Amino acid sequence: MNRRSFITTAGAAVAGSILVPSTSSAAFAVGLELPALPYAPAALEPHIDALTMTIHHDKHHAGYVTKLGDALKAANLNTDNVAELIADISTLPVDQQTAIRNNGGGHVNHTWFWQWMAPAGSGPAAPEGKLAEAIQSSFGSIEDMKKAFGDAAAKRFGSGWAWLIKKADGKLAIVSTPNQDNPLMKGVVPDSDLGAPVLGLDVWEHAYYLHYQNKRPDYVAAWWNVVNWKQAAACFEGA
Ligand code: MN3
Repeated sequence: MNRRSFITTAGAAVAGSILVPSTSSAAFAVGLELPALPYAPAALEPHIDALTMTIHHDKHHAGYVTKLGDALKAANLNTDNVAELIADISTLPVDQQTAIRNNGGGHVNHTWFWQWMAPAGSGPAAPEGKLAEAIQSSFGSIEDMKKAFGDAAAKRFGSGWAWLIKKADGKLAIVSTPNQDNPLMKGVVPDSDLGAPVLGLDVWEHAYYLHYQNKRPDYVAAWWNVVNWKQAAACFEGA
C-alpha cells in the first residue's frame, strides 16, 4: 500500500493520529526526537566553534523539533521516520504542509548534518572506496567535486543547503536548496535535483556567522576538515 492510500484508508478508519509508515533505508531514518550531538560542542574546533554548535543544536535544531511536533499534532499525524514523511509534502494536510516542510526539513537536515561531521583527524581525511570511485567518475577528481560543491554553497542566495546527492541512475551530482528543503522532497525540489543525500552543508548564517561573519567561502573551506567521510560513504552505499 502506498502512503497516500494508507493515509486515506487509515484516516477514514480511525480518529486517532495516523502513523505514516517508513520505507526508506536505515541510513536516512529520522525519528521525532532531538538527537544528542554525536560529539562535544567543542570537538570541531577550530573549524566550527563550540558556541555556534551549542546554539545551532540546542536552539535552532530544537526549535524545528518542537514546531514539527506542533504541526504533526495539528495534522493528526505520527511517524517513525520524518525523512519519509517529508518526501512528498503534497500528501499531507494542506494547512500544515508549510510548517511540516520547514520544520520537518529543518529537523531531518540537521540530524544528518551532525552525523556528516566528526572531529578533524578522527576518520579518513578524504573519501575512500566506492564513494571515492563515484566522485572521480562523476566529477573527475575529489578537488573538482569540492570546487563544484563550494560554488553551489557560495551561490545559494540567502539561507539554504548545498548537497552531494546520489541520483536514481547511481551518478553523483551537486545541488543546492533554499531554506530547509532537501533533495528528497518530491514536488518541492525540481525533478533534476532529486536524489539521496550523501553529504550536505548548512549555509544558513546561523551555522557560521559568529566565527566567519560574512565570509561563507571560508566556512565552507574549513568545513572539509571536519567532514565525516565514513558517514558519507554509508549514505552513498545505503542509498
Ligand atoms: Mn542550521
